[in-house]
Amino acid sequence: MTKKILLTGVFGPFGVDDAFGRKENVMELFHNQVTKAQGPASLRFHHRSFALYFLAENVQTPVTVLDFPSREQFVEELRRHRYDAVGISFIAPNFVKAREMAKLVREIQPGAEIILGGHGAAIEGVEELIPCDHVVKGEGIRWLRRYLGESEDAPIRHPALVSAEHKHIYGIPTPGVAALLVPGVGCVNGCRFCATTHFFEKKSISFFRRGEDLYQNACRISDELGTSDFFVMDENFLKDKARALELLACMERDRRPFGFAIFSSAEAIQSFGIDNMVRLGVYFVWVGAESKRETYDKNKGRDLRAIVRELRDNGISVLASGILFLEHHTPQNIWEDIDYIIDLEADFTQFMMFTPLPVTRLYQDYKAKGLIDFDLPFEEWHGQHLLNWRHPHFSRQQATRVLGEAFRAEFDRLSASTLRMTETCARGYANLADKAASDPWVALQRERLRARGTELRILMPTMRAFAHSAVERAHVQRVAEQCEKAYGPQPIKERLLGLGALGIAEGHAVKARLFGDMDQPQFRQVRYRWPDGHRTSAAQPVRLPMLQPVTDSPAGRP
Ligand code: B12
Ligand code: SF4
Repeated sequence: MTKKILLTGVFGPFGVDDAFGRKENVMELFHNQVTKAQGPASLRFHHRSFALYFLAENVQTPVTVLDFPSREQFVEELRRHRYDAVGISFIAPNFVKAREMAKLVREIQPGAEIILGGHGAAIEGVEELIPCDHVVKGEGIRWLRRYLGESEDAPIRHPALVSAEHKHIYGIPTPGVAALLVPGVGCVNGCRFCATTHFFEKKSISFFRRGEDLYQNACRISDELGTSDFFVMDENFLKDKARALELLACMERDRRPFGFAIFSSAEAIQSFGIDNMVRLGVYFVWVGAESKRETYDKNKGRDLRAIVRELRDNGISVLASGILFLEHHTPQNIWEDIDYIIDLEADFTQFMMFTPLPVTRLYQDYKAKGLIDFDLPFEEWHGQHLLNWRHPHFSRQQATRVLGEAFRAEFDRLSASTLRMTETCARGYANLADKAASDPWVALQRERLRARGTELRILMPTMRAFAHSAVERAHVQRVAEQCEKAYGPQPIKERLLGLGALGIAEGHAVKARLFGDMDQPQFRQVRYRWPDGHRTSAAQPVRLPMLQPVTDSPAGRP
């Protein structure tokens, strides 16, 4: 019997104080955790709920995906179509939303089974807290196939998805599209605080084992979406050195360059080698710096500051992430760590509160010690506002204040991240000149760097006008000179575009002052293999709008 499945993420709006969520928990990666103190210079974009599309694409039954529905849209779908099962994908801070949705399923479609999946499924006793029939902890594709009586081991089909939507800086829509590439889930490193490694039992579960498989998928997705840049969603992409090298070999064999934004640990970066990263087309890397004193194996004995400098010298932008409110932190010594992270001088910095999340070793440890603050509702367990455990040296309010000050200090000392990225491109382009002269493949990648850098340079008048201090204004001047030296004089067309961009930014700033600049992710519904004439077929790529006009909605409203 064919089963009909509804797969859904939790409902919006996000980042507002209501019965289901908190204003501090915005559904935006950089604006929530990275560039949040940078005002109009903050990088804004949304990600789709990738798991839903992976699950839908890899079964053979009719499926509807609801990505970012409102509560009303979810209810409407339940009223309109009968389902055998409703799968809800959620993370811990969205627990209340998932519970509300499960209650709605029981009320409107009592015959449908409820499947809970995603990191929220790791919440202890979730089966008692949320009405459900199945709780899926860990990898979901194999589970869903088994549930449907399909072959678990069939090859994984990678959906063609744009990685980030509705991208803008200073209110200016940013050109270019990167596609999503998910080589697998999980990580073997087992850092004690990390939800991803523990949720997948400290394993790295590959969807594509060989570099050649990754390459073939990248080629198909690149053709379908018309882009050669990829955001690689793998916690430690360079850790599988052989696979990354094979991918590079395939690219060089076919003379087909791609660009990759990746996550990788310092040890994996050093083992793979920065020269190889340049050849592979890595243009952005997210590195866990964590803390100066709490040194994980991945960082032990490594000079992170030198690694960051070398990466940027080679045109690779770096995001360094740090953890605040570790056990040893006190109001007196925490700035040692904040300064350490800022002094890495990465293009981007993430500060996260040390947050024991269900399933992690840290959670088990703190629970045993009675340290976890279970009075704090799950909506607050997102690491950007309140500590969810009783810190010996910080009150809740103190921690919130220090987190804000850390982000602010980073911005004050290092300027806008967009400016730093512009600088990285110019530095890399200049420094790679010699290697490019003797190696045509490096020359090809260097040209891609030039395209990226000259595009960013268009924002220079905006960066100058919006510089928030004398330090930043001087920094803008230095980067403008670096660009001039690296790329030569700016063509008239680009200058005019720069002035146009400034006009948009000024208009946006006025609107943001009047109405706020909250952005809600767009609702999307996709039907797969739908029997009654709707859009069908597993092979159908999900094409997402590439450049959308920036619309401001009053704070808190979708
Ligand atoms: C992309 C991402 C986001 C996107 C979310 C986009 C969206 N539409 O939801 C953005 C950047 C906005 C985001 C924000 C946040 N995120 Co986030 N995010 C991720 C990230 C990096 C990748 C997730 C992903 O797509 N992976 C690829 C897919 C294929 O894997 P997957 O989602 O794990 O899905 C698999 C299984 O989990 C399972 N599965 C998933 N759903 C379902 C459903 C069913 C029915 C079934 C059967 C199976 C199943 O099957 C899938 C295939 O195996 C993960 C870390 C990671 N690498 O996993 C963190 C992660 C999920 N985020 C996390 C957190 C904490 C947050 C924030 C609170 C952080 C913050 N303070 O800003 C916010 C919350 C925003 C909000 N308002 O809800 C935590 C969750 C921890 C937890 N225990 O709940 C993670 C694990 C990071 C971490 N290590 O701490 N995030
Ligand atoms: S290396 Fe990164 S992804 Fe892997 S366990 Fe440590 S923090 Fe998690």
